[in-house]
Amino acid sequence: MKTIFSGIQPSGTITLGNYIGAMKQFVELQHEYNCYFCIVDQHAITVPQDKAELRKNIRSLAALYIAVGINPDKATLFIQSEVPSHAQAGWMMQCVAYIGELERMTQYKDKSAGKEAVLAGLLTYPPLMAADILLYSTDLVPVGEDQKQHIELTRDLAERFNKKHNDIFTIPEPRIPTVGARIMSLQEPNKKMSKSDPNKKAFISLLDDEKTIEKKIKSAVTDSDGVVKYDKENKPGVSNLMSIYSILGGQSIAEIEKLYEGKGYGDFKMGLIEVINNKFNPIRNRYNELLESSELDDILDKGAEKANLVAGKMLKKMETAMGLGRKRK
Ligand code: ATP
Ligand code: LTN
Repeated sequence: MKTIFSGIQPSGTITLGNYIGAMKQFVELQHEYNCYFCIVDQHAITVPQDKAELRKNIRSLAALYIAVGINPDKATLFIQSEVPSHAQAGWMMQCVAYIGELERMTQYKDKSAGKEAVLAGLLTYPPLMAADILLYSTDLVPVGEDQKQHIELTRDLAERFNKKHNDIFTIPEPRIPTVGARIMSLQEPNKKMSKSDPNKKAFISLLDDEKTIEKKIKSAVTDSDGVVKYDKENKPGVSNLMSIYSILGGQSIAEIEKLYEGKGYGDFKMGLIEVINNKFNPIRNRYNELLESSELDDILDKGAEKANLVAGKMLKKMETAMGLGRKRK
């Protein structure tokens, strides 16, 4: 069985973009692969976080993983900071990466743009991500389009390490969905939907209630043309909403165009609201049950135990390959 690893930052509540670009794939893939899904809290602190909020988001993300359909008997779910090998291996990978290649990462450029004080961790984030992936001899990394560059860097670092030290790493491949790899902001449809967007109207969270979802979809930016037609170039707002409708509702773009032929955006948006609610209401109900129970802590404890075992073994191999520590008699 091949191995999958992926991570989501507990930097806010999971959005529709995260669900479509990442989580939905995870649920489908868990049946065919040996899966590790991680709550990457150490990545989240590369930008300032409110402590209480971060703790809340970590638990909330864990509950959401289960609520969307991750089966803890099939996949290993764990919190990054509970498996110290990640930070240790991350440091070693920092000593394999060059500053120049880190400065070229678009996520770094985007998140540091215009900021007066940029944390060093924001720059050295990709070697930690490489460590996350390489510790589990990962074959495939399911992510949204925005993470492709980080996976490419991970491959470069792994190849460099294998050549320079010892051939211990599996070279991972990205797995990017063919549709929905990049869900756009509801307010600025040329920008990706992001859970840390300060404008809350720009995203739909999996935990938004029905009223909020209705308001956000109604205020989503469209155009003055009034025709429900997919045209990413000229009608980015409507096209984005149609992609969401199609993926969540299971209807093709052509079917949606036909369904709303001769109707305006008002009808289309009401239809979309219903599609979103049908999908997210059961997830929210299961989420609320989980948050109240001790089941969640048991799942995370078990997940950390398994991850510590697997990652610890690779960490030892990395240390030996780099000549760290000493040989025990
Ligand atoms: P942040 O705003 O804190 O950077 P984010 O919303 O970009 O968060 P991440 O935790 O960085 O989310 O990403 C989790 C997963 O969701 C990744 O696989 C990422 O590629 C995917 N993803 C994020 N945003 C989108 C989007 N708009 N469309 C599709 N996939 C996305
Ligand atoms: N960088 C990713 C989160 C992340 C990740 C990973 C994804 C951290 N480590 C390992 C896949 C594999 C992001 O910002 N979405």
